Amino acid sequence: MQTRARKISPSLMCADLLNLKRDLDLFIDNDIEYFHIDIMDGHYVHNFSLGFGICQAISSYTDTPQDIHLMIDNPEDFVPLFAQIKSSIITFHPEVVYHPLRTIALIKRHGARAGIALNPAQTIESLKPLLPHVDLLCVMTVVPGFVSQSIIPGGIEKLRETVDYIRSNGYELEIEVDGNVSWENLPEMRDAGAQVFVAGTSSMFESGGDVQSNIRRFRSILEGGE
Ligand code: S6P
Ligand code: MG
Repeated sequence: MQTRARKISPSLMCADLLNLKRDLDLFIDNDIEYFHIDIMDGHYVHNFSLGFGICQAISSYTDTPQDIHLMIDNPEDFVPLFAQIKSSIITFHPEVVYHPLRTIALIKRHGARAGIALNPAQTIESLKPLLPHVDLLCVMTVVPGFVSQSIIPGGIEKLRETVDYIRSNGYELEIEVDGNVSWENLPEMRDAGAQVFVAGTSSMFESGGDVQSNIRRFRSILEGGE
């Protein structure tokens, strides 16, 4: 698989689950970089989505890395479980644990790459002590919990400032954007400097859309088109 500067991470909770294998095959044939798997507990966020079973099933079918987004309390209780998924990135929300550095170390000790999420209500400066230790920063441009939300006011600007902060301080990590990565917002998110794009209902899985043509359209925008 070629290494691209900008990566697509389709949010599988937005997929047509009755036809998941059909879409997985399209993504695999098109060298999609990650699968974004939202895990919710009904407590940290008031919703449920996918679970470990689907991660396992996908992992037995393809080596495509899974970008596992834990929107749960006590994430450390579940790190050993999700780290069984080969070549995974495990992202958690650092405000839910007392000692996020320990959670990051735990993820790495179990052989996964570690990510942290930046909520709309947080500033990147508040996560500064964690940044040298993580492989991925997930910049949330919606409040976590639900698909099909509108981007928070000033979301693109915040993304741009966050990317500038990360780059000017020399942190080596991938910057992901998650939330309303729509056809309209995508060019600006690309220009703001994001590298991993979570593609959900407002683009890749738009209602009535065709996933194969949407992969092409998404890729062409990431390569500089509009
Ligand atoms: C939200 C979740 C996201 C969504 C994604 C959906 O809690 O973390 O990953 O699945 O944002 O995409 P869209 O285009 O419906 O916002
Ligand atoms: Mg997510």
